[in-house]
Amino acid sequence: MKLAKQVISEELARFEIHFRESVKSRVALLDRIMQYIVKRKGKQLRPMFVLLSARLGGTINESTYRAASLVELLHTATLVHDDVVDDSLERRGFFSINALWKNKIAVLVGDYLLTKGLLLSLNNKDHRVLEILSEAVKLMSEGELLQMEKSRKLNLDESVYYEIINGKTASLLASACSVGACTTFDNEDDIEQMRLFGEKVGMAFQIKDDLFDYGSADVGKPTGNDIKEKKLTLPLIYTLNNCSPELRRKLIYIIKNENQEPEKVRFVIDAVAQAGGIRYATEKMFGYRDEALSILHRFPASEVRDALEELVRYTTDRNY
Ligand code: 2DE
Ligand code: MG
Ligand code: MG
Ligand code: MG
Repeated sequence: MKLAKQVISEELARFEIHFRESVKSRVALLDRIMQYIVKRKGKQLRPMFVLLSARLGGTINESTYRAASLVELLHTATLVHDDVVDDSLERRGFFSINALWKNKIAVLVGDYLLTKGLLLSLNNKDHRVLEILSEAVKLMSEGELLQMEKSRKLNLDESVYYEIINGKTASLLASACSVGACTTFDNEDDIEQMRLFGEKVGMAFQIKDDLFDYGSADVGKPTGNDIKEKKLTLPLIYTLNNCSPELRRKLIYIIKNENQEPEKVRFVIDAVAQAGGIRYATEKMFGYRDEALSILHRFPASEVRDALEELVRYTTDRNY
């Protein structure tokens, strides 16, 4: 991410100050948790997408910084809630909030981050940004619930998988790019192109995340978690739809009944690799990456465009 960081280095530094300011609280417990969160910040891909999308259309301004902070606040809120929903005790290589403070506190911390973000935009009358991101939060919640509904039924439909990841992940990246663009572009069509660009990146991003669950790369998140949650993701969906009936029966039995046993989870992971599920999902991921790049290439060549391209490639090539 060298170029991206270099192109917006000053802006990123300003964003960080803005973000830290935006999570201050008078409640000591909350402040402690916020410090924990800020210290273990992630890759900040979403704010980078906001800032670079804005730069593509003009000069970054105060409303761009607010949009970037809102996106990062919402993203953080969804991760805190996601770890509760998924019973996940690790995040970014550290303990998750629910692991350290338990679910009750984690839920409230997520609510706090969500409303802090919404108020930030509302108080500054960034109504369009607020509308776009409120819609994204709605889509994310729906995506999560659709995922739960389908995992109960062990639904194997590939198209449903795309619908789920579109809601739970791509909607936020699409919004990140479109709100960034909103603050500088004046042509509606350009803003829509940037939204679409972000959506494709988001699809590739989640397929990569789902591949990590089957990989050995140390990404600061445990592998095999999705199987333990009966969450069927693309590598497994492909395998189940393309393997022998016996293997299919065996895999389904494990996922339904033996999903907490490490050797059985290992068996599923190995079977998926054997059956070409990893290869298939990787190809699909590259397909979305290429769609994203071809949308991006409709904009005139520039250093900012190169930086965005680098970020896109990073989402699919990263090892963590
Ligand atoms: C990541 O999926 C998707 C996260 C979306 C979470 C959204 C929620 C909706 P993963 P990892 C919980 C509601 C949020 C609000 C209202 C703040 O595959 O592998 O579980 O990183 O991600 O755990
Ligand atoms: Mg999760
Ligand atoms: Mg989840
Ligand atoms: Mg995951």
